[in-house]
This record gives sequence, C-alpha cells and structure tokens, in this order.
Amino acid sequence: MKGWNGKILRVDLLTGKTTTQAYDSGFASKYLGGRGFAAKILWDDLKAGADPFSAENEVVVVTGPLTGLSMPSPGKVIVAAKSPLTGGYGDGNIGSWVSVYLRRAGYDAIVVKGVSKNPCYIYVENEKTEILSADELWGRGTFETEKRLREKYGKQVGVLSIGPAGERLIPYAVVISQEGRAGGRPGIGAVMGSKKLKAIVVSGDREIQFADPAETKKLGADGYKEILGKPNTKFWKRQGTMSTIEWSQEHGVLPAFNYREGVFDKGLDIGGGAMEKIKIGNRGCPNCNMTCGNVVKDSDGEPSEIDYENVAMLGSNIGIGDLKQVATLNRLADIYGIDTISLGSAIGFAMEASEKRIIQEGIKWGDFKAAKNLLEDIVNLRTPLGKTLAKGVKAAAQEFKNGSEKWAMHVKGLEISAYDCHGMPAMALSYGTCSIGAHHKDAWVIAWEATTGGPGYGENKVDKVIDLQRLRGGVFECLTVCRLPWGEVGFDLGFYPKILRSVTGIDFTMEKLYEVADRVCTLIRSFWIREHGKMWSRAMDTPPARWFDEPATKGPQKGQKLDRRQYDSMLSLYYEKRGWDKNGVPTEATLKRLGLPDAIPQIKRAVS
Ligand code: PTT
Ligand code: SF4
Repeated sequence: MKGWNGKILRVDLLTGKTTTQAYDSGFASKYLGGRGFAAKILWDDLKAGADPFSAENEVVVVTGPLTGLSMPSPGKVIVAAKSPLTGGYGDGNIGSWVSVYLRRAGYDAIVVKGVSKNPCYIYVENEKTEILSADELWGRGTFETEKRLREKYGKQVGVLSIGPAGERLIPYAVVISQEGRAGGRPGIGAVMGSKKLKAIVVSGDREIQFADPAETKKLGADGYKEILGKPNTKFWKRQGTMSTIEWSQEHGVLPAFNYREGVFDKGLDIGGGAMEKIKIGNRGCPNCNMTCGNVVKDSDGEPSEIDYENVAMLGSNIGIGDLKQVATLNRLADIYGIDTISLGSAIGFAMEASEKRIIQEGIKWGDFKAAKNLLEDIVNLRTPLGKTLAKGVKAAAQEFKNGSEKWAMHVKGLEISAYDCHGMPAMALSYGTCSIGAHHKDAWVIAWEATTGGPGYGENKVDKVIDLQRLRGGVFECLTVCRLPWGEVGFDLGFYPKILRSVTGIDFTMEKLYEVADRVCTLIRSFWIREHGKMWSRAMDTPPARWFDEPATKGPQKGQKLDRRQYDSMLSLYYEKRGWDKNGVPTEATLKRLGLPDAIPQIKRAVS
C-alpha cells in the first residue's frame, strides 16, 4: 500500500501497553483517513452509551493520505472522541507539526484508551512509544506545557496539549498546538483530561512511500506556485479569516448580543482593518505558503493569535468592541485550552440572563472586566455561575429555566459558530445537520446564500448544503488537509484527486471521494442514532427558537426571522436526499448502498 503508512498506534493508558494495528487498502479506500478513520474506529470500538469520561472512550489523533506532504496547506490533524458536550460523535481539525511527524513516525493515527493513574504524556519517536510522567506539567497552561516539552525534545517534534480546562473536564475544552492552533470543539481536550493525558509529542524521520514520487513532488511544487499566483493570496496573508468580520457586518450576519442581532455598532473596530493596525506577526500551520494566523498585541501587551470566530464570539457576541481586549480573552482561552466559540456563547448567555434578571449577578454587555472574571470563574469552576456555564449553554438553560432554552444558542449541545441566521435558512440547515453539532466547518453555505443564493427555502439551498458537506465535511476532513486554499484563494479543486492518485496509485475521482464523504456522513449519523436511540428526533436537527421567534431589529436582516414550517420542509427534503427516513435515521437501503451493513441491526435495535 502506498500513500498511507497502513499502521495505527494503539495506546492503553490503564495497562501501559502499546500495540500496532495494521490496516489494508480496502479500509483505506473506503474511509480515506482523518474523519473517516476516526468515525469508523469509534463506531467499531465503543459500545452505545459509553461514558465519554470512561476508560472505554478513545482519543483518536488521525491524519489522511495527503497530510504532512510537501503541497499546499497539508499540516492538519483530526482529534476525535465521543463528545462529553453532546454525547455524540465529536472531532476537530488542528494545525500542528504532529501532522507531519506522525506520518514520518510511520503511523497514520494514534488511538488512546484507558485512564492513567497519574498525569502522563505520550512520546512517540518512530517505532518507540513511551508513556511518561506529566506531574511537572499538570496544572500548567498550554503555552508553558508546549514550551517545556520543546525544551526537552527540541524543534523537530509536534506537540498537542491540554490546559487546565481539559484537566477539569470542562466539556468544551479543546486541544492546543503551537500557541494558537486549537481543535476539538466538542470537548476532545476534556476527554484527554479524563485520561490524565496532558500531551502527545511526536517525532519521526521515516520517508512516506508514494506510488509516483516524481509526480507527487512536481504536483506539490506546482500547487505552491499556483497559490502564490492567485490574486487574493497577498491580502489573505495580511488579514486571514479576519476580513470576515467586515463581510458579516455588511451582510447582517455578525452575531451580536447572543445572536439577537446580526450587526454590531463597533463591528469595524474589531475587523480585519482594525486588526492590521495592531498586528505584530504572522503564524501558520506546517508546510503552508499562505499562512493566515494573525498575531496581535493584546490589552496586556502579550501576543495573541486571532481568527474570525474568536473575535466575533468574544467581541460582538458579548458586546465588546475593543480588539485588544478581545485578543486578551482569546489568549487566555488558548492558555486554558477552552473553545472560544462555546466560551463566547456561554458568556453572552449569562449577560442576557443578567439583563433579563434571571440570574442575580450583574454582568453587562461589553463589560470586559466582567467577561474576564467570568472566563476565570468558568475555567476554574470557582463560583456557582462559573460551574453552571462550564457545562455549556444547553445544560445552563436547564438550570436557568424561565424560557432561556429559546436563546441558548446551540444545536445538539454544541454552541453555534459565529454566523447569525435570522435571514439565512440554508446556513441554519447547515448548522442543524452538521456532523458534530452547530459548526460551520461542514457547510459554510452562508457566503453563497448571502450573495448568490437568494432568499427563501428552495431546493437549491438543500442541494448546496449537501454539496458543501460532501466537500468540506467529507473530502477535506478525510484527506485531512486545510480547505482554505480552495475556499479562500480559489485553488483548483482538481488538484486533490490528481495528487491523491500519484500518492496512492489508486484512481480516485471526485465522484469516488464524494462516495466516501456520503459513507462517512451516514456512519456518523448512525453513531448519533445509536447513542440517542428513541430520544432521537427531528428537533435535534433544528436550530434554537430565537431565530424562529424573534426577528432581527437592525441592519440588512432587519425584520427577518426563520419560518418553522419552511425550515421543516427543507429538513425533510434534506433527509430524503441523504437517504434517511422522516426522522433523519438512515434507511436500510442507504446503509447497504454505502457499504455499512453492520450498522443496520444496531440502528434497528436503537430505535425500536
Ligand atoms: C474550529 C474553530 C474555529 S474555526 C476557530 S477560528 W476559524 C476557533 N479557534 C479557536 C482558537 O484559536 N482558540 C480556542 N481556544 N478555541 C477556538 N475555537 C474555534 O475553533 C484554524 C483554521 C480556521 S480559523 C478555520 S475556520 C479553518 N478550519 C478548518 C477545518 O475545520 N477543516 C479543514 N480541513 N481546514 C480548516 N482550515 C482552517 O483552519 P475545530 P487551527 Mg481548528 C486559536 O478546530 O474544533 O475544528 O473548530 O485549527 O489550526 O486553529 O486553524 O475562523
Ligand atoms: Fe493553517 Fe491558514 Fe495555512 Fe490553512 S491557510 S494551513 S489555517 S495557516
């Protein structure tokens, strides 16, 4: 087998045993890598109802066949587990040198199960794997942890680590790498914490075997050249995702005041233009020649790497219009290892509850000091309010009551990414049906919807959501490379099947890749159904009531709100096109067609 290493490293933290599992080209072609491998491994290994914090749950760190190569933006790795936040399948995509070194160590994935007695970290160097004491690292922030590990192992390693949020099992704790790359929004950092696993360090120097090495080298080099020649690349390197703030404001979809509105009066103060004025550097993922990480000086004078989602959720969504203050909250979130989207949603939720006098605490919109204190309360679990918000907004609403579930902004328990949907039904459907809960990663359909998609709930919108889910949530997450060359600078999509052929020798076409994407999407859906059984319903694919009941009152979306009946029709059509039944459960015929027959009895058992 060429392109894949064909080996998965399995580590049991309870017994201290490590084993290597080989897989064949049939498995590789069927699931491709990344999200595909993670979904299949978790489906096979976990029993329904497994406690996300039990020894049985697994942390899967996984690459794809193009990960880490010398080609545009390949430095990503997927971290996955059963989510403690949603109870369903959870994963995230993170830029890290682990991507490159894991492949060079001769593995495509690491699967960690068990619970260590004491804090530990895993060190992998080619064939050698060690489980070492992390007593000296436990309790430390992610920046300090990575620094200390790098002092010990040098520059030629990749490091994934968790901060105090993961150690304290906060269910939206993430995994951090390189002081500013984050991944695993549905609490993958907390699953690591539950295993007392502080970090994973990887190094390796083996060659990856390609079917056609000369062609692979040429295609990679041509790809880099193409990126440099694109008209938008220069601007992209200047602003990265930050120009989306201005774009969202212009289209009335920038979340403000816990998604009550889609515009923010200080929107321009926290946008890409404002960012450029305080920018001090540019960072990025390995082997990328369009690096987009914007490092700015925050209100404490410290460097902080910011992206659109961080700034919208810790800025406009909580009413803060000072970018340096936003950057400070962002840096703290990275050090503690907590997701900025869920954190911003939780703080916004508390601010609204305070305004409505549902809670006693006085936390005003835009109050930086109060937001910072609340952040500390959450990550240190140090006040009753902090402890409640640390559970996520879905659980917090169950405690706040008073109708607060209507403006607890989540789908399936995962807080919503930073796009307001009052007037954007396709984006609402994308959030409703994303594989891990409300994330924009699978289908960022809003860019199309706000410009060329037009108004309404037409079939074209359902088709577009599915197309994007196939490409972004399927192909890119399975290849496990960054999608931004294609998405942001117009890099040719035809590049990917071409280089995949030269790497693996298998005749992959875009159609074949979409088949894999459909299989993985339906397998993940099966995972959710297996977990939720009879509790599963269409409501789990529906965004919160706020967007249906309360129209936006400002900006381009003024007066807009979603229509329940029409959203429901879209959802039915979506299920039909996916080959799922009227409740969103995959049908027997679909499972057979996609080569997932073993899911049939399990699903039958779950829903009967
Ligand atoms: C991702 C989500 C995003 S998506 C952002 S900013 W974005 C937030 N980043 C956080 C952060 O930072 N710190 C923190 N403590 N929490 C954070 N939570 C949020 O997590 C990121 C880039 C970006 S920046 C995006 S869109 C693209 N995402 C990709 C993806 O999902 N798949 C893919 N194949 N390519 C992608 N390329 C882009 O990568 P999750 P990164 Mg991320 C600090 O993790 O769980 O997937 O959620 O990986 O290395 O930081 O790069 O406006
Ligand atoms: Fe990482 Fe940005 Fe490059 Fe993508 S474009 S690989 S997110 S630095």
